[in-house]
Amino acid sequence: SSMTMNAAEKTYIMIKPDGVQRGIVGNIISRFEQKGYKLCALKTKQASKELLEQHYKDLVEKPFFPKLRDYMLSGPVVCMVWEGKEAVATGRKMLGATNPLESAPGTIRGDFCIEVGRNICHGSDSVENAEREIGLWFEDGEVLDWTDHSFDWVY
Ligand code: RTP
Repeated sequence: SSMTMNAAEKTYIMIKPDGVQRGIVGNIISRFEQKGYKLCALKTKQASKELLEQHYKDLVEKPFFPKLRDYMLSGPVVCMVWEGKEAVATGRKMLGATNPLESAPGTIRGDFCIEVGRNICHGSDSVENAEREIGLWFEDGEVLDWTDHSFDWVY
């Protein structure tokens, strides 16, 4: 059905250590649930240097990378996979601009933070990167494909 087609795209959303410590996890999950996306995977994880170097492979040479790595190592993160129509692009819109001062009110960063180095959440920027990041942060069998019958009312 068209429902199955629309629902096929997955994105990797990660709540960074500041989001966990400030108690914003539930709010972020609620936003994705309320939008109509389907939760396919969820866990807490302590990142490692190696994992972060792979995740941020395009940023490892940047001057801010050591600061970013220490921030991401400073406590557990929450790793999630959300699925649904245009989940990657819409997930980025829901997060807001990278710099929270430029994030629109109503977005996660626009509502909850001020500093680019403490910007609460990560979202994949392309379908290709979503697949790569899901493979990095999750083991085989942790990401579930399941039929959510409430989708009949969303799509
Ligand atoms: P993310 O990967 O976290 O979703 O962020 P993004 O695509 O919006 O931004 P990107 O340019 O990929 O940067 C990744 C993360 O690095 C931190 N950052 N710090 N000048 C700085 O201090 C600086 N620039 C970027 C942010 O945490 C950003 O989300």
